[in-house]
Amino acid sequence: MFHKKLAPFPKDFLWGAASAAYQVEGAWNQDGKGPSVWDVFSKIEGKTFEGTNGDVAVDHYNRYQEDVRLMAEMGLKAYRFSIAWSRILPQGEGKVNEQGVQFYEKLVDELLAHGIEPVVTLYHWDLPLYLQETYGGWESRRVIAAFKDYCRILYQRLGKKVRYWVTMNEQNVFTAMGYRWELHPPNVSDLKRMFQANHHINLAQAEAILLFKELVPTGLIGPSFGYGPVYPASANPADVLAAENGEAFNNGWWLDVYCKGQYPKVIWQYLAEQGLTPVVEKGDLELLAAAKPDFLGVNYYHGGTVAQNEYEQQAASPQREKTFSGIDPYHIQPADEQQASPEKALFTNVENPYLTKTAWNWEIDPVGFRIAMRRLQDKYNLPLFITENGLGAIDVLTEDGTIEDDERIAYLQTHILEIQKAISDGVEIIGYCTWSFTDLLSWLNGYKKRYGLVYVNRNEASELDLRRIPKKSYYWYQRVIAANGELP
Ligand code: BGP
Repeated sequence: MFHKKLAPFPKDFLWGAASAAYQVEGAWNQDGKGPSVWDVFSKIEGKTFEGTNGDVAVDHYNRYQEDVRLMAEMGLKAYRFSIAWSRILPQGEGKVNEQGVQFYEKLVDELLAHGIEPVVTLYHWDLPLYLQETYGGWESRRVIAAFKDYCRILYQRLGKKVRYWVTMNEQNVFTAMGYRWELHPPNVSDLKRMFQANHHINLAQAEAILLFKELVPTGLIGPSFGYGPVYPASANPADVLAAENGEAFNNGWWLDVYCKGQYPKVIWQYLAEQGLTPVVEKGDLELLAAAKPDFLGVNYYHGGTVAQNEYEQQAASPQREKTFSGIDPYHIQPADEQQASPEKALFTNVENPYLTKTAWNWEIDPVGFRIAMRRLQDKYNLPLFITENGLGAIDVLTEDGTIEDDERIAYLQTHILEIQKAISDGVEIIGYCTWSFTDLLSWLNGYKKRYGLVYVNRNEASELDLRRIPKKSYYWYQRVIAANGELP
């Protein structure tokens, strides 16, 4: 039998782990930080799990040295974190908060002193509240200019030290959650407004890239997209066409803009028929076409399976169970909402009988990860940087003070093997960041759904002592890194 020979991981492969400011930092009003939209949204009753918010989170702001020491002991090569815009500019524009800039300078210096490559995300969802309240947030073009000014400050202050930069984190997720499902700020349900805000975010992303090329010529920049490959439910050509639609609607709508500098025609036309396309001003399309990322950041959790839309299914077709897996930002399409959804004539989400699921009902699909990497390389031909991947689970601190997270180890092991296969297939991959380094605040799932390699001793009800305790997966990943991915 033929077995494909596995290529080794590149020598300089960036074995990393990730976080986001609102989910780890806490210190929500410390040292001059202004409020962000999340500081307010998380306090609206019923919006987050057991009313959790990021006021303290895991207090990384005050404990970053200890966290970096744990990273170094693990042998981590890269740490991806995001910058809280309202720490740098409390109102999102105008006066710079020097203490905020200094926090990130210190964090970057600490990482570099321990031989860890910082990977900076410019925007991981915590828009300064002032910009939302004064201009209407991303619905206003004014915010594009503010974002560019914010980026300029960071490029000037950190550009010489930080080589890897991420523009937007999961634009597909935060626009849908914020403007369609009322599950994130600004708590809106309006498709027209969603597509307009999304267009402005595309423009801001492009501006950030162009300015970067000017000010940080030695660095590399790209967006991090929440990518899930779409599968057809069967070989019925109608299902295959539905999967093409799903790829274009769920992924191409953003990826084509980032990587090809243009909106995909099929989806544009489809949305135009429904009056949902954004207003495009003179110069917008030229700006999108001019900004080319250096790499494509990929956050991979799972993909999805679709069938021909139920409204078009022939009577003879078998009925399939539709998907609705609680709050899953990659897949929200409850059955009754499909009536009003723009996907209506494109596809129907269905269950995939071949895959198991996590406790939060997310599919576990390592092969889909390889498919993802292959598709993205074929379609966009950019180096890939896996900026998130991991397992959300309930972890138990045992009486003897250990966390035996074998399930997470199995998850990471199978996914890392698929990266190696993709590399062997010829895909160029810069690095891999597990989500997450420490446990942290899940936007909507509190501290119950844990992702970390390091346990943080706190829960929804209390901050307890916020102690850091490396889990079994921490020691496992340490060995993986030491062996450059040759799995034990
Ligand atoms: C991604 C986000 C992360 C993180 C992760 C896990 O979409 O970029 O910030 O939250 O998902 O999500 P959750 O905590 O909802 O399971």
